[in-house]
Amino acid sequence: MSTNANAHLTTPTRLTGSEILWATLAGEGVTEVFGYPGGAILPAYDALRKFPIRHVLVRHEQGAAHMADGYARASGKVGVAIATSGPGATNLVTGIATAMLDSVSIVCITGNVSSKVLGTDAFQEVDITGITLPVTKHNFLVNKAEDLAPALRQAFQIARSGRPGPVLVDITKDAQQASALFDFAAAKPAPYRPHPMLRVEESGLADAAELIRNAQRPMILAGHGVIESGAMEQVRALAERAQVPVALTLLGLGGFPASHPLNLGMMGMHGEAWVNHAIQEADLLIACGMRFDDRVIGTPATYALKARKIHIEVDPAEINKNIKVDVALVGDLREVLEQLLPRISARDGSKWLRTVEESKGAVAVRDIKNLPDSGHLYAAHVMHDLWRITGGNAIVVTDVGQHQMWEAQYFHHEKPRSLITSGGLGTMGFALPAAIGAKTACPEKEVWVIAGDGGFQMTAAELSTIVQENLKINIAVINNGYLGMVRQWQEFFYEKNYEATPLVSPDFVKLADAHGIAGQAVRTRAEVDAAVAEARNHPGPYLLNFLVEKEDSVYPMIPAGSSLHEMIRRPESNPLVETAEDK
Ligand SMILES: Cc1cc2nc3c(=O)[nH]c(=O)nc-3n(C[C@H](O)[C@H](O)[C@H](O)COP(=O)(O)OP(=O)(O)OC[C@H]3O[C@@H](n4cnc5c(N)ncnc54)[C@H](O)[C@@H]3O)c2cc1C
Ligand SMILES: Cc1ncc(C[n+]2csc(CCOP(=O)(O)OP(=O)(O)O)c2C)c(N)n1
Ligand SMILES: [Mg+2]
Repeated sequence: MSTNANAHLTTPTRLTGSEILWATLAGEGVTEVFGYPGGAILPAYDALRKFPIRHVLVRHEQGAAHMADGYARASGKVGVAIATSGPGATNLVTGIATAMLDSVSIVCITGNVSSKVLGTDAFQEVDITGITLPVTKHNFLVNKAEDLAPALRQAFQIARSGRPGPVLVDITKDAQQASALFDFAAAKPAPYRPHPMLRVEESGLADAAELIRNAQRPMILAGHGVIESGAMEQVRALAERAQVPVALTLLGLGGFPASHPLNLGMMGMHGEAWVNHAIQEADLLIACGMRFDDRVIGTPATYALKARKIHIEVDPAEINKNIKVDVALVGDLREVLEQLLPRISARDGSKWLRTVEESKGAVAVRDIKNLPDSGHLYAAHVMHDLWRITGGNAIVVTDVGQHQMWEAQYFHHEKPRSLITSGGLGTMGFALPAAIGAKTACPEKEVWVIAGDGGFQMTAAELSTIVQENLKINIAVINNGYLGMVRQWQEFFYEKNYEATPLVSPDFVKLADAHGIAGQAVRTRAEVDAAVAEARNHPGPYLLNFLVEKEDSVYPMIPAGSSLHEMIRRPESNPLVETAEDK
């Protein structure tokens, strides 16, 4: 690393394109990147040693994109992934789409063949800007060294401004090798300004305030935008002042403290029954940084028909997309709420709050705490115990499937950025690499991976990355011997035709051992406490293979496309784990 690497940032200097790449990244505050080398990006790798940037070598480029994503979700900074051309670039695509669907700010850098042979089907050439056009917020093809700094600086601005999202910068090999004058300050893009049409009007604020004042049964629907905008305090102020209960989307969990008396829990397909009932009964929904995903609304035809709707959202494309609203306030959630709050006065919400509270009672009697230990190990118990033992202070990174839903129900998140999960794309294989990104961003935090036996195998190669980077990450594999969430759909909707869902897996403890990672299997609930303590106390990474009940299902469940109140409930004959109400 050169001692004067950052001098380039203040004094215009002639550098190669490769040097400009790293110097610009350093100037944008990047200290870690996740990547995998190859011919078309080799000039860039050759220059890396001169710059104060740590490179984490991944085992598959999909992992690099998920690591950048986990890094961004854990820290609020932009995550960076690097890959070579052709297969390196295409391997990034699932990770880019994952970040796109969940509005996460990452910048992906790919090398490409020299500009002279672009378009000739040259060795390892793909049109990655074409391929990623629909799954990036924006992308660039840079074929001149002098264009690099402005393109990269713009890429960072686009990734982090307004609605966050992934940006890809594809750099031809000759642009990396050529040289140009690097002037960091001059490459600064014009300041980000939302479209002037998108200003929040006084009349909109007044209408929203009036709807809130007059509502008898209001609810706040808090989503990922609460966390992305850093509007936790403002949402809390609104809820407390107007005495409005708060329901959260999967990606909103942690945006409002789980222990807060006004927190109702998660809404949607696997949300709490009382939350979905309350939404159907509400006379006002105040949607804050959430996009009325189909997993949240069931069918729009019957969604919250009694409610007027206020939508506070930074992206105008989301307004009236899935659900028609009465008042739209387009802008950054925190800024909009700061303008709205002075117009909100204290309300008495006790009658509605009592009604919602009473509807919890019916399910609370079947609380997991009160059920006998049948000798089996249930995934829900594991989540609950992990929450209890860690004091809820860990960053939990989940994969996709039943375990993801049980985590959302039974691990109670108090703080933003404490749950990292793929919601929109639902990408199996996300958890392990995203956790590597999260731990890299927040080395002082306790990080847990919670993955299914299926998804874990999709990116298990990244165990080597954990070892090479010496990261203390704890891994809980929720091993039910099935692609459990698909098996559940087969049980409910395909007459138990378990086609292609029973899953043979390696011995995960031995797999960990082969990587030099300690671990143990857990078969009964009685063993959970000691095993989790062992994992936490172990100085290095640790894997727990939880051999859980094979054919348990996640309840409640709203079948896809059904109405919110048409829930499948746990059968009376098997009342186990009905509710997350276990505080
Ligand atoms: C197996 C499975 C089951 C699922 N079941 C459920 C379920 O039961 N319940 C559930 O809720 N989800 C569920 N999901 C997740 C679901 O698919 C969606 O990903 C999720 O509901 C989206 O939440 P969101 O709208 O809060 O976040 P996002 O999709 O990230 O949307 C955030 C919104 O906030 C806006 N925004 C961003 N920044 C700002 C800002 N600064 N100011 C204002 N607005 C901003 C964005 O423009 C965007 O519209 C499930 C996923 C899987 C894989
Ligand atoms: C890459 C990818 N392929 C397929 C799916 C469809 N899918 C959703 S959940 C699931 C099963 C997950 O099984 P497992 O990882 O064992 O978790 P479990 O549901 O058993 O907890 C599948 C196949 C997906 N979400 N992602
Ligand atoms: Mg499974």
